[in-house]
Amino acid sequence: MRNPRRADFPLLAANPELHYLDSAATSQKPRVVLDAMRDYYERDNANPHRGAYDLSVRATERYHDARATIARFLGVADPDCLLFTRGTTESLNLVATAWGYANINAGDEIIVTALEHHANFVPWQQLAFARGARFVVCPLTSDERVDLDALRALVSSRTKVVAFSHVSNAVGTVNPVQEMAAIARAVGALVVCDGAQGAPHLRVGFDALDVDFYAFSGHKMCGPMGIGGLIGRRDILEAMPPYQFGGDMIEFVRDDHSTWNVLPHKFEAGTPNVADAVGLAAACTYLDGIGMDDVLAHERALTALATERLSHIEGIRVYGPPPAGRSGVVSFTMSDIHPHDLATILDQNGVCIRAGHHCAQPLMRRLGVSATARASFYVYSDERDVDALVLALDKARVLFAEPATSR
Ligand code: C6P
Repeated sequence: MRNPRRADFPLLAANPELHYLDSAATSQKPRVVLDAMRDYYERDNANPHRGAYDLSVRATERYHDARATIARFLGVADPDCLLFTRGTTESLNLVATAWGYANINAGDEIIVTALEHHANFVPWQQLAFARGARFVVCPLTSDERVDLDALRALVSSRTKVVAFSHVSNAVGTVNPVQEMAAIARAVGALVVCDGAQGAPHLRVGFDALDVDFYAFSGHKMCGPMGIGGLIGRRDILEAMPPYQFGGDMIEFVRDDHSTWNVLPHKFEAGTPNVADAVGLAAACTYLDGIGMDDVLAHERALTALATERLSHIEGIRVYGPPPAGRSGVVSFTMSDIHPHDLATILDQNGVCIRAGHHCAQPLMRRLGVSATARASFYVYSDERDVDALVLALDKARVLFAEPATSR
């Protein structure tokens, strides 16, 4: 039986034989999200914060309400500390640029981990290079978890930032955020968490996580592409200079100086992306209806099943910790078959997976591979997706074995 939740997702409902196993790249969108965005455009569309007329006031309210809903979903008591951005990449660049250039100096150290997506690696690396700071990469254990002993040994009074992901996109490792934050806090470092793969799959509870910044992308959590956010601590956001300048983010502009609007507007220059904020809020309400504990339990069950079934296929190696320490990601290689070839064969069998370095080249280098194949599950995945994956991999194994056996 197919997962009844597939009926909520028009693309999946229209393609019953499609096995979409690339949700870590982007999730499918439920009808409630598409309807909410259409409803906004059909009934309330205007430029918010600007017009004195009722329609613009309604648009402003929809934007405001969306922020409040998303903040509640992510456990942020003060919605003004949730800034809308285009997504995780922009959020992390915002912190590294606005906070980084004001606070990082020669001789300081910035620590990231070897698990990071390039979006939480390169902005810090480039900031360090530009400011004459030291860029340090914390190593991993043999099963791709952050080596906490190594992190404890690396931090010092010179450490100004510790940046790490909530969940690895490449191998699925769920990091112990509070424990890592405590290690960073002990030396007074800023704690930045890349939640691109956390917010869609786990109960975030920002206020209890004890991090300074948390970045996320709407499109990975049933929301539209083009919107995400950065949650920050109020005192830090207020002290930070703006990231971009323009409309909405100013208080007064004079010839000789300008002053800034209050949070969150100070960091949201220009016309905001209201429809996508409304869509993302509908996505949060949808996920809330399922319950994030059930979301994770469902993904973990499929991850465990897939890992177990893959272990019986000759030549497969699965990366990352055991399924209980991972989200819905199964990252693997199969003998010396290139992951892109695997992905092509799987596609011919209706199975969509991602193959490549997953924007985590430093991790791939440490794994000793240039790429992996990655299957990732979400709320609409089911056992038939796992069956299809296993069947298609078996076909690939036979196909690629033929030349060798016929020789
Ligand atoms: N990972 C994947 O297939 P954006 O592109 O800004 O929405 O998210 C960037 C990003 C940052 N951190 C992590 C941990 C991520 O997984 C991603 C996006 C996609 O794994 C595309 S590379």
